[in-house]
Amino acid sequence: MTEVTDDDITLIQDMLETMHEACGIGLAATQVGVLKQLLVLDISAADDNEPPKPMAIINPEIIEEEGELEMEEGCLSIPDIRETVTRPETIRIRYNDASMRVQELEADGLLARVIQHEMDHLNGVLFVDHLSAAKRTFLRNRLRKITKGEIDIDYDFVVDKKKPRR
Ligand code: GNR
Ligand code: NI
Repeated sequence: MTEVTDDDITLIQDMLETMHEACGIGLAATQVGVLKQLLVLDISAADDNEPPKPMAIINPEIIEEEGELEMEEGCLSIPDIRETVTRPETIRIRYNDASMRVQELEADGLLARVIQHEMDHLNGVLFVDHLSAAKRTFLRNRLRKITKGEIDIDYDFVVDKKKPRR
């Protein structure tokens, strides 16, 4: 993205609302059918004692990574499946904020995890793509059901009501 339009601001707000509605802590534009290098996150949503801290991250790039950590992941696009994924523990990213200002952020723990998970989404990669072939074989039937729309979810997209749906 080279600029943030009023429509993009609305998209960011709708994505944050969709994410909160689904009790998620991150959401990538590709997950709502928008092919833009844009993601939103709010890891405070995972902690009742933390005030909300919504963020929009545009054009993210990982500029440093260190360590390795196993953590269980889930995904709003792959309901009811949780598996342990190994990823770098600490990352440093460069990105544009909603005003297109260049920012850098060092992240570890859950924040580093959700950023890497969302950046994967922007490249069409899902957390199950990081699993061993054996684990994927084990999940194959459930993944097929999700693909065919045979799994019900209890959350919905929040869409821009002013704009016709494409
Ligand atoms: O809500 C989410 N929780 C989560 C937990 C561990 C690792 C990654 C995530 S992201 C996920 C929301 C989601 O699917 N975003 O793409
Ligand atoms: Ni996801």
